Formats: sequence, C-alpha cells, structure tokens
Amino acid sequence: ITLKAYEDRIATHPSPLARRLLKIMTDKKTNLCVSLDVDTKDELLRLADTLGPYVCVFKTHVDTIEDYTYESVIVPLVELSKRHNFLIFEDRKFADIGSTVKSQYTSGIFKIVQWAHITNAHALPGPGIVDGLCAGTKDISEERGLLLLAEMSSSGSLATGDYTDKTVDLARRNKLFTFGFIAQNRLGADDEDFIIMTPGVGLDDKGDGLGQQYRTVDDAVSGGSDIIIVGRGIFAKGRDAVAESKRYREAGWKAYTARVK
Ligand code: UP6
Repeated sequence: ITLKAYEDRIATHPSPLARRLLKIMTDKKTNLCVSLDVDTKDELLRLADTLGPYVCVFKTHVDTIEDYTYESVIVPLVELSKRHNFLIFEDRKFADIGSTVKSQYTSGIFKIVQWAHITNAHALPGPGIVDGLCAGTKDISEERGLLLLAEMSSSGSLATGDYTDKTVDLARRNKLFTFGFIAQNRLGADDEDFIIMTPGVGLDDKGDGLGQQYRTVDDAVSGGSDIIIVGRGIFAKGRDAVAESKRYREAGWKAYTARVK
C-alpha cells in the first residue's frame, strides 16, 4: 500500500480534527500514539509530560484512574497537551443507543467531550450512535472527532468481514465528525482518506495471555495504518518508557517514510 504523505493530506481532509492531527504528525515527525493505561493520576501525568515530545496522540482510559477527579487529572492533562502539542483520545468505546451515548459523552464525572479531541465507538448499535455523539459536540468550540471500531486486535474478534464493511459505510455518512477507524488494515477508498489508528502493536511480545495479539510496527504501517498505538510495549514493568517511545517513534516514522516513497 502506498499513500500520500501526511503533509499532503492536510489541505484536503474533510475533518477539521483530522487536519489538525495530520499537521501535528508532520510538525513533530511522529505517527506514535501512546496508550496511557495506568492506574494513578501521578503516573498518567508523569508519562504524558515525559513522553509528550514523541507522540501525536495520547490515548486514555480515564475510568481506570483510581484517584481520578476532573480538576486533578483532566485540567493538567489538557495543559500538557497544549505544552507538548498532542491530541487526547479517550478510548471510551461507546456502544449504546444515541440518547444514552450522548449523555455518557457529555455528562457525569468524566465529561469526555469537554477535553478529549478524539473518542471512539462500536458500530453495533447503528447510525444513532454516531448521531448521538455528534449531537454531544454541539456546544464545543474546538474540533472533535470520532473513530469507529472496524476491526479489533484481539484473538477471535467478531468485527470482521461484513461487520467491518458496514462500519465503513456508517463512517461515510458523517465524514466531518467520523474521520477514521480503529483497525488492523487500510479501509475505505484512497480518496476517502480515512485515518487508520492501529492498536495491538508491539516489538517484543506476541500477546498478553488475555487475547491481545501484537504485530510489528512495519506490519501495521505497511498494511496501511496511519498511527500506531502502543501501550505496554512502552511502559510495562522494567521498560524505560522514554527510550521505548523514541524506539517506536523511529520505527513508525521509518515504516511510514518507506511507504510513501
Ligand atoms: N485496544 C486494543 N485493541 C483494539 C482496540 N483497542 O488493544 O482492537 C486498546 C486497549 C489498550 C490498548 O484498550 O488500551 O489499545 C493496547 O494496549 P497494549 O499495547 O498495552 O496491549
């Protein structure tokens, strides 16, 4: 698969959020998204600060932070996103009817739409889930974007074949908001220019004993992934998170450079 350079996709991308993301990737020369899957706010903020220079996006699961409060987690995280120029992706994996996901996106203790530039959803409930989430962005002045989960990295995933195809069709209905997919392969036509973000990337492990499956950076990017998502490969016990971030960033950029040549 060959694709246009990130830089050449900025001007033409239909999604304002995707344009902003492609610009960050071009400026910082990185297609690495680090998944900050940690339990405490101190760890989260420490990693966001030290790894910030190497990533285009940080992915969070805020509902796993033991000592979470909006003031002590979100406010400083947003500050760091400005300082290091990265986007925040709350990996919420919404999966309910439109009305419910709208509340989950905008309300409660997390108020995801207020701070997460990107979130994601399963296509399972049908078009209402996209409409509900999009309605949730109504009063937000900054760009927001949605990824649909078209494929998963886990062993035995049911998101394959016809389900994946119908997920792509669902994304086509609202390309201002739905700018891409969580997927393992390139999806959509080249001129549709969906952004593909790929989890299940690891250079040293094959899996985690609970169904996760890892592919190499080269595999993911040469197959059409625009952004690699790496969690434990970078910060698992015994790993030097800064050194690993540099390593994955370099590998990701090299694979991308080879692809656009
Ligand atoms: N994730 C996957 N696979 C998917 C979708 N999402 O692993 O298909 C998410 C997980 C986790 C991260 O929720 O936060 O990506 C992967 O972490 P890891 O690199 O430590 O396995």
